[in-house]
Amino acid sequence: MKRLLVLATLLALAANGCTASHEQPSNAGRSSAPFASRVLATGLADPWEIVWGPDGFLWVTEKAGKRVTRVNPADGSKSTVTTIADVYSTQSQDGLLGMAFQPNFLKGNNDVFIAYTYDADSGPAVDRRAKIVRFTYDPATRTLNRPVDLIAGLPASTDHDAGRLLVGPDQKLYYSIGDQGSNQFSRTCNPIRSQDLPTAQDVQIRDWETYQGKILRLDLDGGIPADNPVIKGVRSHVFTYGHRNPEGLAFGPGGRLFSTEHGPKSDDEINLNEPGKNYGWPYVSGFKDDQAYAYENWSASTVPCASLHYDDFTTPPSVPRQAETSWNSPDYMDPLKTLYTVSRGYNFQDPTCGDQSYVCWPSIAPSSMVYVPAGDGVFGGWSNSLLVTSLKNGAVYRLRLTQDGGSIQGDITQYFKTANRYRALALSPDHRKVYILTDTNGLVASESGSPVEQLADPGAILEFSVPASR
Ligand SMILES: [Ca+2]
Ligand SMILES: [Ca+2]
Ligand SMILES: [Ca+2]
Repeated sequence: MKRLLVLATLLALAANGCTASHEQPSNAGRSSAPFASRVLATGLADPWEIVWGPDGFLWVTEKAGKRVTRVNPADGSKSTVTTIADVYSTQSQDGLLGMAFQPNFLKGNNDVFIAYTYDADSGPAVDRRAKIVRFTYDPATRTLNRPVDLIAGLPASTDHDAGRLLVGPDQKLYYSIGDQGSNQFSRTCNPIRSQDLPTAQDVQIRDWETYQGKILRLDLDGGIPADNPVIKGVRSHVFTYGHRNPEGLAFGPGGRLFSTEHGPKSDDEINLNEPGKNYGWPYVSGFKDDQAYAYENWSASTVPCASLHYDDFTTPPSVPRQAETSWNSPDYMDPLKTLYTVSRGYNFQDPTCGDQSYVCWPSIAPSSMVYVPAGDGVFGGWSNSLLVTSLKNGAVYRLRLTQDGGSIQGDITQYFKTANRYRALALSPDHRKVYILTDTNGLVASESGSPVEQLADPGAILEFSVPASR
């Protein structure tokens, strides 16, 4: 295990005041605390989820590796608990995704819930779908066995799958699904369906196509909970809707469910998810403020969409454009926070980034989130906070909750800046060690903000330890 060359980067930068909801980018203060760090493990194939297991080991899903790997947090040694042969992965955003433990794991129940994409077509064609499967762990052989599908046929894509899976304090499964990357790139002409809701008939015939852009709430057997919200007259698995790509989910104080969501260029969101609420996508990005975003629906172009060429910066006049403030929904909820909102007319084509301008956009690409409670021994800087990993900036962002846990306050602080794409994180039970999963490839912003292709520690687990005196 090598030492990480990060201490030199943890120079103190003055933390700007950033209590307002609307902030300019790059104003998060950098922590100067001298964390010890090491590379705990390497050789992971697109690792996606990391959870501190009830057995005291780190459990990791490998999106392209199609494996669940159990890692000893003392020495980084790895063992494979299962390889899932029917995972379908093109090494983009599909593959083996979320994982969550049954609440009584190793205390009378050994179930683990795993979400992944698969090919539902038995012939040569590919019908990419997602499913949630329950496995049972055998502590004697340290393997996962006896898979049972809880729900299958969920929407899946190579883009914006989301895929985070949690068990809530209410003993329900929560699963996020993104908008499938519709209305951009190779799916420019696919309409975004985040506002579409299932009909009673869809539910009856188990057609889950409208679950794009939703956060689902399921019974632990995959059924629809009897107390799920009734939205537009129908009770389904849908808990909240109007999402873009909510990759981070975390439960906070009082059973509150927080989510992170990737914004289109600006306006990544931190949301507080309440049953039956509408988070606005694609009509609203960030706050409903008509700043630097309007919904341009390529699929509704008056010139056939298929004849158009998608471009991030120039939209043809045939594509209808709708201001955020011209849309309304009685269920609409603003985000708690955006990272970051910029003004109308902002130049998204920063010459520092050239063809890879998305690295310079005022978004951080939030990939996961954990909640750190207040309590004895908890590092003061993280007490009652949300920690969010950034893909683009190779850093963890700390957002402080208010004492009642219902909103975000104060300055944002960046921790652990390295030249890596941070995919997910887990904490040790004493909250004094942070384990960060890194992507195997992709672009990250350097210290100066320009794109870097050479990742420092691809496909790894990085460990950062809070100093004993803090
Ligand atoms: Ca097939
Ligand atoms: Ca929103
Ligand atoms: Ca906005």
